[in-house]
Amino acid sequence: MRAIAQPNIALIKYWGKRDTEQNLPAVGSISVTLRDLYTAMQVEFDDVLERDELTVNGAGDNSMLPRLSACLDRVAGTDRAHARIFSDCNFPIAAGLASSASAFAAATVAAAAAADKQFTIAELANLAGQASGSAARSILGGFVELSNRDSGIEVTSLRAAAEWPLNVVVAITETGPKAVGSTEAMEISRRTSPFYSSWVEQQEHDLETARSAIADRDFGKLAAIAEHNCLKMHSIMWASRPPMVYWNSATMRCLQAIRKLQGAGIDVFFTIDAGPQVKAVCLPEHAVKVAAALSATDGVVDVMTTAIGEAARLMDES
Ligand code: 2P0
Repeated sequence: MRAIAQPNIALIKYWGKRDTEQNLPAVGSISVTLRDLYTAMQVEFDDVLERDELTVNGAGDNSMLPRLSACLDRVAGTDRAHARIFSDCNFPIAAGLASSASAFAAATVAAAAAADKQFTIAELANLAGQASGSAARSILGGFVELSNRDSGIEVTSLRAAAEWPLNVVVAITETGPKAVGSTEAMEISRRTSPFYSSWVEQQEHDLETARSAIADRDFGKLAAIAEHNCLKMHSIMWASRPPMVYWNSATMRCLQAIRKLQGAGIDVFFTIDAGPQVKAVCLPEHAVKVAAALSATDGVVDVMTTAIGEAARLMDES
């Protein structure tokens, strides 16, 4: 069975865990999926196999296999047959573009279908979220909120993409994998950052502000709270021991370019995840200008413009 999922970028970020065993987040988050970026994941269970096998973009690659095997165990049960897994991804993996979100959302949906299991959205989100917290949000499309519940997590669609068709311009400033993975970085932040507890305390306020901005389609309000929440998350990392700085000089230059666009009356704001890439969220009529400004920024190696995407889903064939 083959499923496709889009990565998502958080406007209100997930940073920190309340339970590392179950991989439960310490805070809720709000994201948008990215329509033109995807991971397609094919899962075939086969009794003749002696171990799980993974092919990534056409080549054997075992780096993600332990996490993928564990994900398949949770979805299909530990008594499942071994699996052939084929993953195809059209954007740089592990560079702060949420490749694990689309990979594990697609793997969860494909494995459930391959094992002939029916799950609710909440069950799929919890299964995907145990593999990678942000993957739970890619189970749904459009603007998605992930909320903590006593029993686990819940995902809700706040708005469909078509109801507020914003664009996201992704500026790639570095294509290599990041130095510290976000799972480890979150734990370092939780243990050592003096700002961590106020981050957790303030998150509900930021979520509420973003929720109402999305409900009212108030771009200025969403811009202000998303930039604030992003910079607050990075300040936690900067103040951790050891400090974690994911930005490079081009990241900073992109922020300056976005401030300049804002000064010229363009509706755009930035967000940055655990990597050096900058995502500029803007109204569709401004996307060409935003992409041109970021392309012209020294150190930017590539720029991609995308609309907001859909939920994880099975693909027709197989
Ligand atoms: C987010 N990030 O909300 C935040 C912002 C990165 C920065 O979710 O440990 O790869 O697998 O649950 O999902 C990246 O975290 O972490 C992430 P795990 P994940 O998008």
